[in-house]
Parts: sequence; C-alpha cells; structure tokens
Amino acid sequence: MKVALITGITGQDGSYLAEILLEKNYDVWGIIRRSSNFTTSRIEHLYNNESLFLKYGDLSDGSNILSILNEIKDKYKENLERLEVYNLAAMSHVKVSFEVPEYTGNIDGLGTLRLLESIRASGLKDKTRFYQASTSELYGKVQEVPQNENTPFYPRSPYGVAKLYGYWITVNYRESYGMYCCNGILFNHESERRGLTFVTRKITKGLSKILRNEQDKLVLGNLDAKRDWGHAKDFCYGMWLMLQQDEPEDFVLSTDENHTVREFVEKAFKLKNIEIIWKGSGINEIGYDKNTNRELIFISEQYYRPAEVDLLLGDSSKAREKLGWKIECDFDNLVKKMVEEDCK
Ligand code: NAP
Ligand code: F7E
Repeated sequence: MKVALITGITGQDGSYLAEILLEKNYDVWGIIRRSSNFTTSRIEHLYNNESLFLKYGDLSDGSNILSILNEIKDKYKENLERLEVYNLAAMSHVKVSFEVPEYTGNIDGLGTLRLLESIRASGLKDKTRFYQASTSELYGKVQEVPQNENTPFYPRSPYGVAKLYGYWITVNYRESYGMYCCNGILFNHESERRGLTFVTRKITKGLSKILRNEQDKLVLGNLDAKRDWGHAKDFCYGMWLMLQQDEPEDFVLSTDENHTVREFVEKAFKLKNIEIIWKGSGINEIGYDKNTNRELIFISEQYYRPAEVDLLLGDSSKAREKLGWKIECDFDNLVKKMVEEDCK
C-alpha cells in the first residue's frame, strides 16, 4: 500500500499533487487548517474519492502532527509499504513575511523540524520518504546566473531565511539519521489556481475584471523584477519524481528562462487585444491602452518590498538528466491558460 501525507493540501501545489497521487492509486492524507471560512475550494472536486483522508492540523502543533502520523501507522500496519510525506504547508507570501516574520519562521522553518521529528517519533522513519518545498527565494540576491543546486544561498526576506532553515534541517536529517529526505528547490510556478495576491494571478484576474468593468485599473509594484515562471502541474509531477529515486538528493526545478513582471502584463493584455504602452518612470509610471489611451496600470510603493529579489533564472539540467523531468507548459502557454481561465 502506497500512502502519502500532504501538508498544505488546500494550496495551489497541494491540490495538483493530490490529483497526481490519487491517479497513481495512493491513499492520500491531507492536513487542513481550521478556518472560519471554507479553504478547500481547490480540492472540492476530490471530496468523493474514497482514498482521500483529510485531517485538521497545523504545522505549529507538533503533537497534532505526531497523532496524524500515528493514525496512519495504526491504519495500515504492516501493509504500509511506503509513506511519502510532502511538506508543502507554508506562509508562502514573500511580501507578507516582512509583516509576520516571527510566524513565518515558526511555520516555514520550525514547522519543517516538527514534521521531521514527528516522523522519527512515530517510528516510521525507515518507511518514509520526505519532500521539502524549498524555493528559489533561497538564492535571493543571486551569487551567480543561472542558479543550480551548487549556487550559494543569499535569502532576502524573512520567508527566504525561514526556508533556509527548512532546507538545511532536511539535509541534516538525511545525513544524521539516514532518512530519505529531498529538497525540491522550485522556481516560481503559477496556474489557474494561484493565490490571488501573487503577481501573475493578480494580473490575469485584474485584466478579467477590467474587461468586465468591475475594476478600472491594476495597481502593481516592481515591474522590472525577473522571474523564471512555470506551470504548477509540471512542478508537482517533479516533486513525485524526486521521491521515486534510489537515493535521496536535492533538485532544482525551473523552466530555465525568465521574464519581467512588465512582460507578463504586456503578454496578458495583448491576448485580449490591448497593447500596453508605458510612460513615466518609478512610481509615476503608467501603462495605457495604445488604441484608447485609457490608463490601466499604475504603480504603488505599497507593493515594493523592503529588500527585493531582482532576478531569478534556474538551471534545471540535473532534474532533466537524472529524473527525466520536463516542462509541458511554456511561458506563453502559462499566460494564455491563466488569462483564459480568469476571463471565462
Ligand atoms: P499556497 O498556495 O500559499 O499554499 C500554502 C498551503 O499551506 C495552504 O494549504 C495553507 O493552508 C497551508 N498552510 C499555511 N500555513 C499553515 C500552517 N501553519 N499549518 C498548516 N498548513 C498551513 O502555496 P503554494 O504555491 O501551493 O506552494 C506550496 C509550497 O511550495 C509552499 O511551501 C511554498 O512556500 C513553496 N514554494 C512555492 C513556490 C511557487 O512558486 N508556488 C515556489 C517554491 C516554493 P490554507 O489553505 O488554510 O491557507
Ligand atoms: O512576486 C513583483 C514582486 O509575490 C513576484 C512565492 O510562491 O515564488 C513566489 O514568490 C515579483 C516580485 O512571487 C507586484 O516584487 C510587482 O519581484 O508573485 P510574487 P515571489 O515573491 O517571487 C517563490 C519562488 C516562492 O517560493 C514564494 O512562496 O513580482 N511584483 N508588483 C508584485 N508582487 C506581488 N505579489 N504583487 C504586486 O502587485
């Protein structure tokens, strides 16, 4: 019996990964947080699947994580061939991490430790394979271009620093206890399910609202940041591949090309026949529709970060060679899918 436990199953990646694993006949356990509102819209379509088990929990609560692991152990007993634990739960917003740095450290850093320690305490250590959602934000102020598994880290936010702890504690448990632990150092991946406050989805959702006259303008921050953007579905498949190898290793997943936020805006609007022309600079820069002269894109300092990551560009050759991983959805298709879905 193959069993998986996903923390962060209600998030963008958690929902795609759950689909992939259920299709492969895993029993999938997911940890969801109690909230005064529903947070399960991304996995609602999976509710009727008998192989999906949802448990309340939180990465701040070590005893809760241990109880869930013990419940899994008791349910499957000797039928448990392998447990794959995917640690996707996190306070994942870089800008917000400057406002809640201590919480971010607790969940993204110490939360990873709680999970690893609970795996040891449950006695499931030797049957468990562990995936840690590490990030290109570890490279921050990049020390070389492109970035690969050997590039030195220089995080630029409380989020990046907390994830640095998560990265190293994962390596440490692999080296100290011989656990099968992998870091996936994933560059930005987006989708039709991306949270609405990340820049790509903010742009495609904003465009759809402008077209429906529900919003008159889109207000953004730094247009010149460069990101290596792929589709979340491709990246979640890569997470699974990392846990199917003979030996645990860390891998970069990226598309190996990057684009500015400005290019994302231009491409998205062009798909709806709006050609954006720019005038002014800095916080006074404005993007307007070439045909109508209507001013649509404005800048606000509110969306600048105290320290910015200017450029990310991955080199995923190790994953492509060793895992046979590849990108199905390129940048143009990503923008198209997101625009089409939001404009439906
Ligand atoms: P996301 O959409 O923000 O999802 C985060 C998930 O974590 C949600 O299910 C959230 O639950 C859960 N969560 C947050 N705090 C928690 C806590 N204290 N205890 C338990 N669960 C908690 O993020 P994503 O884009 O899917 O990313 C998945 C993981 O990959 C994250 O660790 C992120 O940092 C990392 N990552 C993402 C990218 C990317 O480009 N997407 C790149 C590299 C690494 P609620 O639904 O209740 O909020
Ligand atoms: O920002 C700029 C912003 O918030 C991208 C997370 O999944 O990927 C994500 O982190 C860029 C930044 O993603 C706005 O300054 C301009 O340079 O979409 P984002 P992120 O910070 O790259 C990494 C790999 C993760 O691990 C994280 O979990 O866009 N930007 N204007 C803006 N960003 C936002 N959010 N909103 C704006 O209005």
